[in-house]
Amino acid sequence: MKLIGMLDSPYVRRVAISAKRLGIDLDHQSVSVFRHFDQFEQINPVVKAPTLVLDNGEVLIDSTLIIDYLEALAGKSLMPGELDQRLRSLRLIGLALAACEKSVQLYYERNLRPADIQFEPWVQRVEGQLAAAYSALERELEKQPLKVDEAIDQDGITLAVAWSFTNLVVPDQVNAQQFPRISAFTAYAEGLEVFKSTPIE
Ligand SMILES: N[C@@H](CCC(=O)N[C@@H](CS)C(=O)NCC(=O)O)C(=O)O
Repeated sequence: MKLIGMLDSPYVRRVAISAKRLGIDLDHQSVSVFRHFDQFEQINPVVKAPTLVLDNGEVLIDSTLIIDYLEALAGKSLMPGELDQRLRSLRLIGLALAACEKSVQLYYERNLRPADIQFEPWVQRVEGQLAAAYSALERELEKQPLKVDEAIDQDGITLAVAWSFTNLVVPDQVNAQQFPRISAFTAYAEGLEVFKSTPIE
């Protein structure tokens, strides 16, 4: 199976790391939705990263749905089975994915939209949403720290990938002093073999 997309996308990176944790070997192809639009379009006309191309040629998009499929394929899960812990993980993942989405929106606004037609009220709204997502995550980690060992689960993977991504694309929006638990957890996760072998490109 082929995983199409750049590892500077948090969505591609969470799929790549999850696949390694599940013991699934993916053929990763670093095709950019911007720099290689035409090439990407040949693989998937919708041009969304990540794209998973199955061995029979079928195409699957959306990181959460791809991970769902990979988990079913592996017969393993990176989610807790116990209901309360699963709910907490789902809440953390939802917040981390919102942080990814808001970081992407700010990045696109700053880098794709010409400066003279940027819309400040929209930018402020997105910045507020991004800060709210990380503030909620920081409070969650204060209440219950995330497990720190090699067997990192989906909540930890998605949180660390999100924080690293935000620091890459909109570093002015976050700082380690304001979110010490998220920052410390991400530093730990980025030191794990599964993260080190899946670096942001
Ligand atoms: N909800 C999707 C979001 C994927 C996404 O927006 N990926 C970006 C790259 S970071 C993309 O494909 N951008 C190109 C576009 O939307 O035109 C997921 O979880 O996979």
